[in-house]
Amino acid sequence: MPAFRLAAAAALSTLLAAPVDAQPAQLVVQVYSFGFAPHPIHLAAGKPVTLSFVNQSGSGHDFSAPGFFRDAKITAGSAPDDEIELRPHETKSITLVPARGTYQAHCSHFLHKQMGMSDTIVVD
Ligand SMILES: [Cu+2]
Repeated sequence: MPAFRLAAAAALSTLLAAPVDAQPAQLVVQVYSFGFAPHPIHLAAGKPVTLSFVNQSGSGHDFSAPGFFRDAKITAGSAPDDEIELRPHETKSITLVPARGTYQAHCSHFLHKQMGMSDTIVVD
């Protein structure tokens, strides 16, 4: 039955093309006035991860991490100017494959970094 064999081959190739660890891990980053959690953020190098930035506050904030977003391979979402801009109570997600390294992150809004909105991303 050629049709059956074709279907079986297609099913097999789908399985082979989707290794188990292709499913991105999920990590929620809480954004509040004035800080981020977790602190530091720990990620596995070369493993896809979906980061969801949840702004819990009624103020606008951003998550600015220039080296981190520049070196990562972004597969869904975006980080224009290497930052995630969040309106009050907004949540944004980005899926990426992080590159090994230690990166500094902060909120670039006026004086927010000085008030505690800084973080470290450790990728190893
Ligand atoms: Cu802020």
